[in-house]
Amino acid sequence: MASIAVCPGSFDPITFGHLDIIRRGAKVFDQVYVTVLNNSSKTALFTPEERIQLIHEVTKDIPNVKVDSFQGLLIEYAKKVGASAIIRGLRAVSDFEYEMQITSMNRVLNEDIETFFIMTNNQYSFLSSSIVKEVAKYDGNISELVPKPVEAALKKKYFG
Ligand code: COD
Repeated sequence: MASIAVCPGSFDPITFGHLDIIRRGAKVFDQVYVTVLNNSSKTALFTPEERIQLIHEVTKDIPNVKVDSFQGLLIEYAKKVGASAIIRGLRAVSDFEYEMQITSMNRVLNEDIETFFIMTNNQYSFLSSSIVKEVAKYDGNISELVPKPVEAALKKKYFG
């Protein structure tokens, strides 16, 4: 039976840190759905369609990755696509409390779907979409933080 995992996130926008986790996950699972979901504690800069488009562009070389979006609970989405696993990235200890909370909640909602944590490459351990947006907004150099299409999309958002 094929192993299917969901790699969920806001991806607003996708960074090299996200890509690192997606690539590592795609080596372990037969099929990885990279899915844009709503995080109710965040206000997005990019629309879900824009985020999907960017994820598509930067993951097109990974054959077992599919890009999608969903309105609703992650667990419902995982069930819908037949996934038995959720992939999340861990950067530092500071991620742990939040991840433990949502993992425990998801387990209450469906105990058959396991969450797997992948530690990021050290070089991306400080990286987040928020920090990238902050630097991009003031026209700082983000070329080491995000793929080219994302850099261009951020420039367009902030400077037209
Ligand atoms: N290195 C490694 N991993 C990274 C990096 C990095 N530099 N940056 C981010 N990541 C990881 C994150 O740890 C996370 O695992 C993943 O990449 C996505 O990160 P974000 O920030 O884009 O996404 P989040 O954390 O905002 O996603 C939260 C969800 C949208 C998945 C969550 O809110 C959700 O599931 N929403 C749907 C409703 C629901 O089911 N809620 C849960 C029940 S309470």
